Amino acid sequence: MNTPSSNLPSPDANRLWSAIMDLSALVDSDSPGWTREVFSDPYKASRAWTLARMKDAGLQAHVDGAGNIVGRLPGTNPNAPAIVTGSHTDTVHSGGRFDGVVGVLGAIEAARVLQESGTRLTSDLIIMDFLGEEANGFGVSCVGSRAVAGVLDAAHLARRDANGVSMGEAVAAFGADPNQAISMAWNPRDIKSYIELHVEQGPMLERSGSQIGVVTSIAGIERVMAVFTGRADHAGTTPMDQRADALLAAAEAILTVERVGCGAPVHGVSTTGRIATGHGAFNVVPDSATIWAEIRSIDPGWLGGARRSIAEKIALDAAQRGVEVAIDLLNDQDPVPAAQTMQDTVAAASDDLGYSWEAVPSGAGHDAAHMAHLGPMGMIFVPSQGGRSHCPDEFTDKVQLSNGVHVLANTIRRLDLA
Ligand code: HGY
Ligand code: MN
Ligand code: MN
Ligand code: MN
Repeated sequence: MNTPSSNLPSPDANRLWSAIMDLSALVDSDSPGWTREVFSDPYKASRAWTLARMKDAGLQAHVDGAGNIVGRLPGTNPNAPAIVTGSHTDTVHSGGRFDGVVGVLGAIEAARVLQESGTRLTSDLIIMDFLGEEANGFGVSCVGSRAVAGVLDAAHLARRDANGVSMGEAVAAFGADPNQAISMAWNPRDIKSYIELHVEQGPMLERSGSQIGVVTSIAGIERVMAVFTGRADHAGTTPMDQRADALLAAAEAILTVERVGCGAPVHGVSTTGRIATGHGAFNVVPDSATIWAEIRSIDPGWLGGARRSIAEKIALDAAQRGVEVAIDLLNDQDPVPAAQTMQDTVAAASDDLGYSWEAVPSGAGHDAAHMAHLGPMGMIFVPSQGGRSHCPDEFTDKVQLSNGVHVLANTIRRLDLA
């Protein structure tokens, strides 16, 4: 009989750790840290590895039309709505080994724990390795989970990267089907709930000493691309007050982005992740520059206001310099609260097993934000050492990972009984 209790066996921490280390070998070795970016060759090789890993764990596994890897542990009632878990295995450039990976390989380990403990779920357990969760060169994150949630559309596929390639072309070149990706939405009737295990990627759990984070909400993300066009002039002869310097307008915009984030009365942050300019000769006033920035908050009101004030200030400052600016605003995702029932279930599953926990917001974006369209969504965090992520120093130790998987397995058992 499947009952929530404190006697769910612990995960095999060594088995999980060696799986994570094996996957971390499938990277672009020319970059520091771990790089397995979406659509890249190392990522393509890793998809076959993850598919095999799911099958080794007794799951029925396949790749869907959007390029997601879908594993299924059948329950006793095939007509019951499914419990879904998972995350992503793509990384940022020079990233770490745990972001996303913990939610995929940890879910596979949880499926093993449930099977080895003789737990028979009523619902199917579906484990997802979603395609391309990280923000890509098209400015679109969470490609696979948007497809599953029915919120990936033709406009996303039409977005072009710096080389003029569209995301649809990139999806097709990777071997997935862009037309299926925008027409394959799952039916919410088929989903009981979605739960994702993830490293916190911030300092809160380490600071408080809590073993588990019960996520309360996921931050919304607004992205800003601004292309500045000034006028090339001789750097030696052009008076300072007669220039249309595109790079200075971009520099002012970068500081505007920072100031808005620093002024946030609630959880709110802002980052300019990249700048590009023209040929870059010493002796020519720059006539072109581009910045890529993002703003995040769990507070939709502040987020909308920040987006507007940044766009207005960038346009005003550029005009005062005689520089034209084209601003492309992309709503990447809205802030999404975790369902209270899911938060309560994760907390109870942690209490069953004696793990300390605390309720925390997520400043990071996740596939879970999109899966919330299909049913009640919850997330489980484990600590990130030093609060670091999206860098080679990203680290969570074997015990912390095992604690998270233990809570994930018990949460799944509790969800199945609900
Ligand atoms: O960008 C994010 O927040 C996530 O890690 N993809
Ligand atoms: Mn992630
Ligand atoms: Mn990430
Ligand atoms: Mn995620």
